[in-house]
Amino acid sequence: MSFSIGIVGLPNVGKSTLFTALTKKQVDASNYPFCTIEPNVGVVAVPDNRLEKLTNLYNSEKTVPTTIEFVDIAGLVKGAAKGEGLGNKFLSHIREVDAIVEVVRDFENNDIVHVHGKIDPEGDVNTINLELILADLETVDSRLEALVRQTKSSNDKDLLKNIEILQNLKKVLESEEFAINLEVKKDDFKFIRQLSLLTYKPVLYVYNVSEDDVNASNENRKTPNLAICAKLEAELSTLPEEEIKEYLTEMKIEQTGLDKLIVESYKMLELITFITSGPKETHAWTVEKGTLAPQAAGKIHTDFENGFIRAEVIKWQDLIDTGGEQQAKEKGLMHLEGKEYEVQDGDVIYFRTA
Ligand SMILES: Nc1nc2c(ncn2[C@@H]2O[C@H](COP(=O)(O)OP(=O)(O)O)[C@@H](O)[C@H]2O)c(=O)[nH]1
Ligand SMILES: [Mg+2]
Repeated sequence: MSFSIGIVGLPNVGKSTLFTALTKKQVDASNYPFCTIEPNVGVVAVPDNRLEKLTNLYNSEKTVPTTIEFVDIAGLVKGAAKGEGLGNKFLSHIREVDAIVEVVRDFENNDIVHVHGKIDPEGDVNTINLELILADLETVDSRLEALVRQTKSSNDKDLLKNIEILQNLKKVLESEEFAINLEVKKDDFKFIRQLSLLTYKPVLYVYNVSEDDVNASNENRKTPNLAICAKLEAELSTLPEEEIKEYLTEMKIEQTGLDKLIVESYKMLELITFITSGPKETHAWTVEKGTLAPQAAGKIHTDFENGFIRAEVIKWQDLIDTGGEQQAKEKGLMHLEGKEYEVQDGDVIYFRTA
């Protein structure tokens, strides 16, 4: 199962254009047996130049990058929280994703109608965010009602604490702020997460600008943000790899906007990547921060988790700098780690298993 990003925004802002460009980067599904492919879901490879280097070092037959899913979520219009457009259906789709990419129109084109009649990026952001906030308010309200009802028959400490959290969430949302802005104790995360609030998810604002404005700075933009020209990215995505490289060299840039979007989206999820590398394949794996070695091994094969003996870990950079596993070992850069080891981003791991 990969982590998923929902693409949301008003109609006609370029969501599907961006999504279509992303689907040109769909991975070969046979390498990812757990992915479900649906028309509005694109599973894309996360660009990672460490993999290319390790593939060369190990002479790996194939390279398997880690992936994230993008979901093109249609139907956000003013009043969605009250059932306008696709209303509830739309909102339930956003509840399922791990993070949000909010596409905002910032390009002029008289042939393409803006739903509110004028180009107003910040106004659009406010419209969308308000819908998300209103939807969360309903969730919080109905939960609050249910819990208050329960107090008639119970005085449970947790119940009272959760009511207080809900009341605090309500205050934040009523002041038109995102739920994520509520300061809470670590212990309370679990309860809040269960609510699947839309405004508790990380958001990346993607400004769909004209080609000429991609590098122009704009202080008014919400952060974190990325300026991209969806139309240009859609065109680029149809070109062969060679021509894309030529384009990048010519423009003196390292990455296409689309690759930037994928990398930034992945970062937003605060996940880490560990790597297994050998002659057969160099393979990137995603785990949540704080994952211990046996569970990381379990990502590769469930048997590996139960049969975990130890992990042989070399930092990817050490491998590249020393020129290989043997050399890294000689320099004492291979670490033997046990069941309590927290996997780190960029670890190249060989799991010893029973
Ligand atoms: N000029 C220009 N047109 C764009 C851009 N992105 C999308 N469009 C056009 O805007 C229209 C709506 O785009 P679409 O991706 O379907 O929007 P959605 O409703 O948000 O999914 C289409 O005709 C696109 O070709 C862009 O960056 N520049
Ligand atoms: Mg669309």
